[in-house]
Amino acid sequence: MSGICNVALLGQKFMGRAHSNAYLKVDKFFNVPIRPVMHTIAGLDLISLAPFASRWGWKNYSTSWKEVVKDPNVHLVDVSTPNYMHADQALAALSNGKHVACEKPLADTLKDARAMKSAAARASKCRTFVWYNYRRCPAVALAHQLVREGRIGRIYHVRAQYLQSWGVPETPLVWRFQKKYAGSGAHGDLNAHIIDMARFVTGQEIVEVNGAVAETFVTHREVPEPPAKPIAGRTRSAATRKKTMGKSDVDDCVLFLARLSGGGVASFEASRLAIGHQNNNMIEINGEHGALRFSFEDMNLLWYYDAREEARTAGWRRIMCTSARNHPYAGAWWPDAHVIGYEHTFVNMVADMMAVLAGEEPIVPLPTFADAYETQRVLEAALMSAKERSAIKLSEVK
Ligand code: SOE
Repeated sequence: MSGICNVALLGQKFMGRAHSNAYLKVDKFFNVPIRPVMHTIAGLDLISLAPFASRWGWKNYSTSWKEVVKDPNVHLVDVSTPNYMHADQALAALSNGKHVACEKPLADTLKDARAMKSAAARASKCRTFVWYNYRRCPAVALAHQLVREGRIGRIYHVRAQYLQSWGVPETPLVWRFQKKYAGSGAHGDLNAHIIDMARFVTGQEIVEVNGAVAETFVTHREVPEPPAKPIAGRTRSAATRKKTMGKSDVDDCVLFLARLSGGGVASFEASRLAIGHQNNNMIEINGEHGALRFSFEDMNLLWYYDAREEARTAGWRRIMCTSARNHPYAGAWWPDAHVIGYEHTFVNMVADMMAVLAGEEPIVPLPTFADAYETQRVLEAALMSAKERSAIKLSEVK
């Protein structure tokens, strides 16, 4: 791999599009030391695969991911499939000597996540990455830097919430509502992000989980119709379709409390039924010298309270994280104060992945399989706490 990195992307849905866009854009905005080449897209549905490949610029497409991960021309395998497929695909890619970038959560079970972490450790020539993309919002990266510089001092509280509302009863039974595909619901989908964010920004580990509650409010959902098949030249109309209901067996929300390795305490709350919130990935950290606050719904902003300022004028400072010379990633994009959005976090991540593959430092640390495994242990501890109605020490979760 000299100068280029041939990428094979597994999955062509929501994340498939987000990642394709990132590979397509990265070298237009960043001076990457290695340029990703969109080599092969793999997906199950041949009918949509060819147009997807041509729209996004993938050179090849295949319905066999097992063949793709063996292709000697591929350097990096990007696993962007539903959670239950992560382990098989990542393990196959690692055993073929590929670098792997895997969507979050690392896996649907702790057992699979452990196998992935161990395989990554054995494959010493392969680099692993996990798409915890929110680390690469400039405001979150800045929060990480400010904590490291001691700007808020000792951390007392972390308050993390990821609140969405798309899980209303009318939403059909997509894979994210089925344990066999997703592992869990809002927990693995959303708590995974905020656990990673809390660990990343504070630089501390979660050492104990307590008081977890998990609830499934919507237990049955409409089974989505497969694409209509023509019957004798006609398609069945929506009116004549019979509505079938299926079981939603994952949590709609999981809340829990935690203790941090630095002695502070934290609360986590993830819900897909937080009516009024759309994609509110939020964290607030209160320390002895100040506080930081971020919400993805205003992702260009970081709020900073400096408790060392004179009380007369002290207050929350609204930092617009778009200054090319001052804020992580901002210099790659538009002139100062021209804001960025969701898709940029993925492009920023590809830029950092290419830096790491070239032996350079990323702008802020990238999650590896070993790192994401620590997040997975916290997810597991919360499920144990909810089940046993007790405190769980992370040392008990291997
Ligand atoms: C759905 O809840 C979802 O798309 C998550 O799966 C993503 O990880 C998150 O970034 C946005 O919401």
